[in-house]
Amino acid sequence: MFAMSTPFAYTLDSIQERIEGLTPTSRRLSSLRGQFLDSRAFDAQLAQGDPVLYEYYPVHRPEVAGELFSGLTTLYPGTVGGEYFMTKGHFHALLETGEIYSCLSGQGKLVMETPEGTWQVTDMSPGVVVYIPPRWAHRTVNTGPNKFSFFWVCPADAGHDYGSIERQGFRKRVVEQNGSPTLIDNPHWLPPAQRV
Ligand code: S6P
Ligand code: ZN
Repeated sequence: MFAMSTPFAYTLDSIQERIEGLTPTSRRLSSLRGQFLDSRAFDAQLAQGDPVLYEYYPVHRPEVAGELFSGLTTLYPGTVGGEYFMTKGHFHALLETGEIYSCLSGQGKLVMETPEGTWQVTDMSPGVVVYIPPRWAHRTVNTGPNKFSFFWVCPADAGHDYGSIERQGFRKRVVEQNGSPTLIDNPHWLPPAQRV
């Protein structure tokens, strides 16, 4: 589907939170091992089952300059040790490529940072569009009680670089404190010069 190189249309179903006609890719709790701060809570939760944390519907295009990669991602609500369900997060393999995120439903945050450690966290709710500049890693966090979904588009040759995020996470984490989403410092985060 969508393999043609003539203009084409697709339907974002914001009620069902899917792209009609596409099969989603799912990421389960087990695929985020080491990403949540509280590893004991992670293990305890995983012992109870391995739920889907998020699903995305990618509209694949040839990975060449000039093409655009787009799709829809839906994050389910929940926490692990008080830290909200989140995507793995990544830099683009082609670092100098940006991305657009547009919230369709739910409530969340977009956590971003540069390789040097400059960070920004932006609230997302339906209607909010965030421009992620080239060089900024990005992770979404569902801070609400319902599903959180967003549409995204980036250069098709951008690629994904999960490495440094998998090793130490983002500089800021989003946790529930007194019932509200709160930003805390990530104790595992080191500035680039101190990393081994
Ligand atoms: C791709 C874009 C999204 C994410 C998706 C899953 O550049 O940013 O499609 O891939 O939301 O996140 P992650 O961090 O697991 O790839
Ligand atoms: Zn991306």
